[in-house]
Amino acid sequence: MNENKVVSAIRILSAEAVQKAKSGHPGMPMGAAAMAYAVWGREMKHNPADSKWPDRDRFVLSSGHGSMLLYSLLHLFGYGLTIEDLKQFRQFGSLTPGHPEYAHTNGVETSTGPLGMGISNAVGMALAETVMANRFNRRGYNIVDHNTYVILGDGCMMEGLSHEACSLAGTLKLNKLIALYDDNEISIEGSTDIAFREDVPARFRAYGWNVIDVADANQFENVDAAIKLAKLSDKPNLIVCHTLIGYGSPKQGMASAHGEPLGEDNIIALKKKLHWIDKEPMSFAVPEEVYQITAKTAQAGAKAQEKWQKLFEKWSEKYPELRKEWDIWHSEDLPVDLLNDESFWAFEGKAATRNSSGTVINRLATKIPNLIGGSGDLAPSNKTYMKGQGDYSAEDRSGRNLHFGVREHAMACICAGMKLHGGLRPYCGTFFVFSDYMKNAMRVAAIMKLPVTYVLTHDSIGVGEDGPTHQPVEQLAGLRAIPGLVVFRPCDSHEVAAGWYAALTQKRPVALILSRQDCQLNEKSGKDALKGGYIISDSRKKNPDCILIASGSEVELCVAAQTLLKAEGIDARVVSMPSFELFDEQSEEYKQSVLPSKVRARVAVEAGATLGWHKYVGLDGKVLGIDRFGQSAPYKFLFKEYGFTPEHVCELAKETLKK
Ligand SMILES: Cc1ncc(C[n+]2csc(CCOP(=O)(O)OP(=O)(O)O)c2C)c(N)n1
Ligand SMILES: [Mg+2]
Repeated sequence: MNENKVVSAIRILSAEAVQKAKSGHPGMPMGAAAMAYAVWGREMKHNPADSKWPDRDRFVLSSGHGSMLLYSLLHLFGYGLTIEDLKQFRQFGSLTPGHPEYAHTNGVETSTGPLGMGISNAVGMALAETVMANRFNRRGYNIVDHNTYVILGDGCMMEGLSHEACSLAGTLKLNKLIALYDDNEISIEGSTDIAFREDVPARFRAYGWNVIDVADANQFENVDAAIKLAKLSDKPNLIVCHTLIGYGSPKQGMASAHGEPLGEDNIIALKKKLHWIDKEPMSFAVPEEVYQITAKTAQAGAKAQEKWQKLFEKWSEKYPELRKEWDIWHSEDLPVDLLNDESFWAFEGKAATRNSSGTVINRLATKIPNLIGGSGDLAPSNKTYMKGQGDYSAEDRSGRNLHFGVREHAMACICAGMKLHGGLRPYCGTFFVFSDYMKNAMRVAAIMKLPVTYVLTHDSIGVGEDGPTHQPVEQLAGLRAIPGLVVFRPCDSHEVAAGWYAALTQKRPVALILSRQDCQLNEKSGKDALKGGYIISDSRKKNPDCILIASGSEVELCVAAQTLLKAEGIDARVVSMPSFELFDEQSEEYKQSVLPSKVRARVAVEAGATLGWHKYVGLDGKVLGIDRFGQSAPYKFLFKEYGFTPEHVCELAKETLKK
């Protein structure tokens, strides 16, 4: 049997699907087909009948634009994608969207497309593997023992994100990471020579990677031999694969093969060159022999899983306690009833919400064994450290505190990768203003509905002296605009506990926005915060004269303003609104009970951009926010200077009452 026919099938199906869609990227799949076959057909441990087998090797197509490569593989190896699905490439509602989408197409391990992200997710997956292996493997029972394969191209290599992630992977000696670089020296604008001349292998060696060169990676045997070497390495592996974009077509080696259909004539020429069974440009014909070969791989994969299952059962018998823990780690449900655990919700006195978050993380550390996380070199400021839980490193895989270094974008992608791997509950922290460095990763985590927690501290001009570069202004509005991301800005310690509870129970990412400065503890705050918005200090009347709405550190300001208003005979209600998203999802009835439509005199107060608050205050209301950059000064001075005083809130409330 001729395995090269599988390689040809990948090339041809990919070209045909792009041609049929009149849209997409044929060149990459054609150039990387041999690399991909070496992985999928020769080296990767996978069972197409069970894409969720916990000990499968992971595969990430970091060059997400080459999605047809992945779809051709998923079809040929029997993951359930049909020829009909391939014919629907890039069409509305199909299983073959433009870029691979996690939880949409069976066998897709992560959503890719933003270059540099897949390789960074893969670093997270490889990291997770070491954590799980360290925790659960016992002598003779390697129940966690798998590789993470990645195919990435010049685009991923140029993107700064991959530099961050790969540098960390080298430091952490993630040797089960096997990255295959599709080094075709072409990207959209032409030869990579116009913008990218560095010595990539030298850079990766400097990171601490094992680098293997494959001079002709258009032949799968050459790539296979390199993967075999990589498996012996004690460092992460980069297999530099010299390939030809658009291999086999008249456009081979040309940038024009990157992102447009080849044209029917060129597909006919491709089929001739590869001695294909037909010469029709869009027949999607695959010889039976190809399926016979891939079926063998599938059978071997099923056998491998059966063998693993037996080992897993023996291990479960021998280590029942460990098995219980395994089930806990793999469950989306919390292992303890945090909601009714009063010790979880108990706090005293005022505290910066970042400090309360540190307290909560440490309360959780003993209750949630698979909680793992860290900061981008700001743990002492972000309060992300779990005391007594060790530091994860190349030398110690048992530590639960991760040190990401100053690499925010990679940090967020690595956390996504850890979550995608399964078994872990990752979190990561930095200054809120630097969430901009992580934003695309947060966005894609939201697309994937991944419950990753972001601990973002120093949340406003409350930063003070560090000045405008460090004082977030528009970040709240920016993150709130991301569909599916829960943004939670607690006003005190009780609400911090609620924020963490939400983070651990929501089936989507949650960003906790935390203060540097102290916040008063409110007696009424607490679990109601899980509704996103609630009455924290009520009016006397059911329909108050006016409503003051705030989040975070500005809630206590509104409570103080309420007292001033009362002295003037004005009956105000204070609503704490830690999360727009959670509040908006409540019933109409509940929302009306908090913000009755009748009451149009409303003031929203938040030390950030006003954008977004108008939906709660309406045309008659007012928003006290900050629509400018901050300044370097002690924070108390700045709050006063920018009008964040009870007196000013009071004035604004009275103005709304005049309308
Ligand atoms: C972060 C990011 N920037 C830009 C793009 C748009 N884009 C898609 S593919 C590509 C070029 C990628 O070059 P390469 O990885 O060499 O792919 P090849 O041309 O070899 O298929 C670009 C710029 C993107 N997907 N992600
Ligand atoms: Mg390229």
